Amino acid sequence: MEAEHPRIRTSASFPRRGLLKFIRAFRCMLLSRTLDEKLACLYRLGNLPGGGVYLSKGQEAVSVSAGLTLRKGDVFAPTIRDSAGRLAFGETIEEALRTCLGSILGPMRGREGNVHRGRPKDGYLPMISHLGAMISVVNGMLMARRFKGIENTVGTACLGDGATSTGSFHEGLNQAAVEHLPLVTIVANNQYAYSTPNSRQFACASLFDRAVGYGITGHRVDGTNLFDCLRVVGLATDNARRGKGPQMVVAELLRLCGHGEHDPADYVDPLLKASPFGVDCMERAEKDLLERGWTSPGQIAIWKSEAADRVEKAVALVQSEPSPDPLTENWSAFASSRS
Ligand SMILES: Cc1ncc(C[n+]2csc(CCOP(=O)(O)OP(=O)(O)O)c2C)c(N)n1
Ligand SMILES: [Mg+2]
Repeated sequence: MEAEHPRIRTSASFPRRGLLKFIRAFRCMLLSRTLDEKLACLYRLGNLPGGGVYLSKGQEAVSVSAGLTLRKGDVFAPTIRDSAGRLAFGETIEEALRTCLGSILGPMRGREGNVHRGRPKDGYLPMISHLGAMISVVNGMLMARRFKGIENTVGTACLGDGATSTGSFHEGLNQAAVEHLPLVTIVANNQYAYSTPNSRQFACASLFDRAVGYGITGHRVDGTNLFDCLRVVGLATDNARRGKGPQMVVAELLRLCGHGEHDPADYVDPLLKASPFGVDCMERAEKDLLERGWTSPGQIAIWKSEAADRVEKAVALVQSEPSPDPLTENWSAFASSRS
């Protein structure tokens, strides 16, 4: 992200560092939402060669908090709803678009249509679609770092509520607990796994209760509130970095879109939409910024227009790039492994 704008006002009661982080997170969320909206348009126009598109609407606050609290050398395993976290961890909008538009210059060299993208050498893992599977992969990377004597590192695996009902989730979390790994699992409980509501997924009162069963520290956070997400995810990540073992953060929120853009999501309970879960974290963060007098509507309008401009320019650039040529390909998946 670019340098912060000088017109941000701070107050004695809120540390400037925290405020700058909030603004950085907000702008990252804005870029993510703008990119998502553009991808939805391209999908409807039939201009996405990769097929499906999966959006993050409503989940940006917890996602961006995950990406922003990590450092170089850490491991990040995002899900399909972590567009904001990916950008915060260092992905560029060009990388995302190159994957979705099939450019040979993308990180997956035109092999992948949407979310299974990353740069493993930089600790940014392309996701495995099988729910819960990424915990074991992150565990393995953390074990490798331990064997090499690398300290103060953290691995964050993002998950949905549906993923917590799989055997992989149990095995991975249990292994991390027994090995006392610096793993942070962030469960974005968006109340549905595709169309299956929480009530048909698990019988415990809250997914947060599961941390007790694994003998790890659990945290619960309102996923619609950027302040709380930055604070709670920051605390969990610090705990893991300081040797306090695996941490599980459960963020309560509502998916404000379909599972993918092909899904009208007409099964979502209207009562949930009207409940506190249904609050849009972007709108809430914007309101918070204005109500606290930290910035002006004019400044927010500039940020929005800058985000739109960046996305439009990136789309135009990537649409002009070539697709893989089968005659000259070496068929290796990652850009970095090209000989
Ligand atoms: C082991 C496994 N079972 C089923 C699927 C098919 N599937 C893909 S996404 C999805 C729903 C995921 O729900 P959740 O974990 O809550 O994430 P969300 O989409 O809500 O963010 C399902 C069932 C899968 N990918 N892996
Ligand atoms: Mg879900």
